[in-house]
Amino acid sequence: MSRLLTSTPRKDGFFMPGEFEPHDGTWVIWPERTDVWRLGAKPAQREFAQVIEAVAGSEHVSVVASRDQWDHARTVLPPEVRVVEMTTNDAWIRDSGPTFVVDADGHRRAVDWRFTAWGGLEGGLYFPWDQDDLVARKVLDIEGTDRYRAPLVLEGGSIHVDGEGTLLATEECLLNPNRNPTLERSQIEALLCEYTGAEKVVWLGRGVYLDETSGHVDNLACFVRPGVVVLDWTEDRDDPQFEVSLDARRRLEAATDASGGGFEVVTLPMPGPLEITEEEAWGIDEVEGTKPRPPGNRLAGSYVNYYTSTTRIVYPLLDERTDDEAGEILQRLYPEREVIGVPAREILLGGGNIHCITQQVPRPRPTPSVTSPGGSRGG
Ligand code: KQY
Repeated sequence: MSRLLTSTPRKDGFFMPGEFEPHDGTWVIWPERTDVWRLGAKPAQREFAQVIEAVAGSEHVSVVASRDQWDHARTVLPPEVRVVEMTTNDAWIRDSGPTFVVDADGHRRAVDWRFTAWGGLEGGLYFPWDQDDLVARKVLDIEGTDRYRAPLVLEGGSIHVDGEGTLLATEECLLNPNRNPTLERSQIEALLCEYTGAEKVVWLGRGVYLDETSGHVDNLACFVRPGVVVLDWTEDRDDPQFEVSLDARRRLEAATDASGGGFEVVTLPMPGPLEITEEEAWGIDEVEGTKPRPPGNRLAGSYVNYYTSTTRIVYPLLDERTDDEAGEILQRLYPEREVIGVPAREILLGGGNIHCITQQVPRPRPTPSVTSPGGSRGG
């Protein structure tokens, strides 16, 4: 069972660790809805299964499936994967799921953010979202993890942390009036720090061009480790992504993190540009209240939307012209992890990617008596 805590993580000495720190597991939601996933979600299910298998080779995976899909998911997924029945509105557990926090004494708790489907009635992607807003609570009840309910509309993909006090976010998303219209920037920063334990917010401007999440940071940039950030990049000055990435790079190069150090910025090539084809668009059910996905729409493809599991990097294969280069860069950045590319065009057609469909359960840090002093820069 999960108790509701009335304090905040920061007051209680809890903070969100970096995704690159060891995990006890990963959660994923099985895709199903036919107005998001084409052809009855079958092609997407195949890619989700490959992501799940890749992560399961590294750590324990729990998969959420609906009453209708539980038997199918249980049958096709490896036996070591746990499959639990749960009602959700869609499959983006990065955003609807909990954000886990840990303390220095080896404990774990979690934050349950308010979820409104990426903009609520002002540009949100589907209605209703009430079952997604319950996902964190349901997962935490299964995990037996106590929870803080944050007074902030926020999706997990809109923040990245270095686990040493720095939080990365975009203004386009977190300052968007469709999220927390009554809060000023300073109030949003204060709440971010209160609920993630961060001390400093580093603001990027816009997210990836035409990202339907209002520019989640997890599609644009992420921490490899404290002091090192990977960034989606194009050399094509005529592409609308060029200005977005250049601005992000300039902001990162001018910024310092919570420890006062600067950032090394490593770029990953942008795949594409990629667009929805006629055939792909035809396979998606058109439904009132759900964002339409017409042919010719540009897709916000990015290799930055990868998942860091305890021993593996699972990254999306999106464009054969750039897939290998992206994989080689990631392998150089993570020499101690196995880098695995998984076909992810179908996940991208749903509007996100591998990072968006995964949620880590961090392993609590060892108690101070066995922790070596100092941070993890330069490691
Ligand atoms: O960026 C993410 N964390 C999720 C993308 C969700 C897209 C919904 N269609």
